[in-house]
Amino acid sequence: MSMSSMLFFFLAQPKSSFLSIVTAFLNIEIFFKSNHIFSPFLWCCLIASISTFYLKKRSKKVYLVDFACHKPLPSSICSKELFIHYLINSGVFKDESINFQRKIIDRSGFSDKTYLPEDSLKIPPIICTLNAEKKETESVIYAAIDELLLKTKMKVEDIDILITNCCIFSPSPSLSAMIVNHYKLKDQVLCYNLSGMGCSAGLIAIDLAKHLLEVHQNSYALVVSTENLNSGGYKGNNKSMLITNCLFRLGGAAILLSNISSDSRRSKYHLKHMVRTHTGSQDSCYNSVIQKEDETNKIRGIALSKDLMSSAGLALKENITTLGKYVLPLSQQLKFASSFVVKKYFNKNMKVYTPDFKLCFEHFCIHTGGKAVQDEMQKVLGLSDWQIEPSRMTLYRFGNTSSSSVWYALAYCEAKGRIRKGDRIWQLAFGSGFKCNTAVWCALRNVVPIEEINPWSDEVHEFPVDV
Ligand SMILES: *[C@@H]1O[C@H](CO)[C@@H](O)[C@H](O)[C@H]1NC(C)=O
Ligand SMILES: *[C@@H]1O[C@H](CO)[C@@H](O)[C@H](O)[C@H]1NC(C)=O
Ligand SMILES: *[C@@H]1O[C@H](CO)[C@@H](O)[C@H](O)[C@H]1NC(C)=O
Ligand SMILES: CC(=O)N[C@H]1CO[C@H](CO)[C@@H](O)[C@@H]1O
Ligand SMILES: CC(=O)N[C@H]1CO[C@H](CO)[C@@H](O)[C@@H]1O
Repeated sequence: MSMSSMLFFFLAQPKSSFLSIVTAFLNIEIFFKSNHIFSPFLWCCLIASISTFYLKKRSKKVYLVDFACHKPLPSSICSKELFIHYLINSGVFKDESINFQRKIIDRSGFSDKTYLPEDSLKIPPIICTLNAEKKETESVIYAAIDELLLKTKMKVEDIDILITNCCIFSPSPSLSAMIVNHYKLKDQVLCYNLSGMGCSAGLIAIDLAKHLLEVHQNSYALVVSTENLNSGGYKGNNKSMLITNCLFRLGGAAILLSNISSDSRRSKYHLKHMVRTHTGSQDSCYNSVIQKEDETNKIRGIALSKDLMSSAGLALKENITTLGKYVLPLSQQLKFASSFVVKKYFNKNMKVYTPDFKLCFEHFCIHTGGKAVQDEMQKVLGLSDWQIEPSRMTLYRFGNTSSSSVWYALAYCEAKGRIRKGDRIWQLAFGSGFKCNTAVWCALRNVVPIEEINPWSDEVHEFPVDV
């Protein structure tokens, strides 16, 4: 290897670790000082240090081989009208509550095609038994996993790590045990079930998988994200608890991660960054989305407080400050830092510069919490209609599917043929806690929509629609 090609090698790896640069320069120095330029020993040192550096860099990669989002059967479709019809006939709500929910659903940004579990659409409604809840979750997660296995041609024996997340529903044995039993996974599989961690838990599961893949050599990790509706429904009349009733819809996603180097060829993405923020130490944030009994002390539900939007704003601000350090170009970071200093020491009224994240990402997949959240996000981040479209259309078509929503949004980008090799994707999820979690992925290849099983495939030409 000549000197110039070696220099080129280092220049081509701008993010190389400090340590390896130092070793390399030490090597270069020895190289020059040495009288025996062609000493085999020195050559060996050089090659060894370059290859360890190269291997180290490679081994940090976590690949997303593929993912699948469940599309429920047409019999689970619940139009807005049917939803109201169901509310009226269920006999549990007062007129005032029905009118309130009608208002919420009218302003939700939903289409008439979102999904609810079939059992909860029956009149009279079926009492929420554990059986009904299990049936619902099983139908969603098994369908998503089946599709993923089909897409990736994986054998179940190859799965080494299994992580499930579901906020409200936590049966015993757990969801991960249900999957192990259904698919007869191997005995050594490492299982984790995350419960109660809200809508942003899908990315927490990815983060956990990433850490586990760093420890467990050459493994496959299966992540399953879903939410249960039967157990989340609120059957009382407190307005702050009725909102989630209206917006919450059926859905689930299964994701296969790997750190096996041969998977770099077939994988779709690799994970570039993961940032998790938790503002739960502040009472207002902690209480902004909380499961509890209402004032009658009998009926359980999820209450949203008026602090919800400000908590989301706070968590987002903290998180993107951290993320910005990794992804923003230097010029943007300087602009941000200087405006921050000016505000702090010279002009208190000045607004801190909001960095332009459109320079760092081609695609944005934002949690479909509700229309208000998305409008706010579009404003804060200055996104164009094209950029916010995947999230808006996901909300329109599938509703708030909790932790799996960011995967439906990514599936939308794929179905539209938007994903090109090298594109960067930002997944951004909010949830109770209050948490804001983000993942940044980089596309390893073009995604050709015709070759794919995708929940949007057969109808993507109808989108975007005006909401
Ligand atoms: C509804 O629930 C919220 C949150 O639990 C509570 O603050 C509020 O007082 C309740 N509303 C009524 C009418 O009791
Ligand atoms: C979306 O659904 C989740 C279900 O867990 C709920 O916690 C969250 O509050 C919902 N978002 C809105 C704005 O209703
Ligand atoms: C997977 O992770 C292990 C442990 O960090 C590492 O030894 C192995 O080389 C990794 N494989 C790849 C190609 O990422
Ligand atoms: C961490 C976590 O969510 N653990 C749950 C796993 O599942 C069992 C049984 O369903 C729950 O009791 C745990 O809380
Ligand atoms: C895990 C993580 O990186 N969270 C960060 C989110 O942003 C705040 C503020 O910059 C940091 O303090 C957290 O560490």
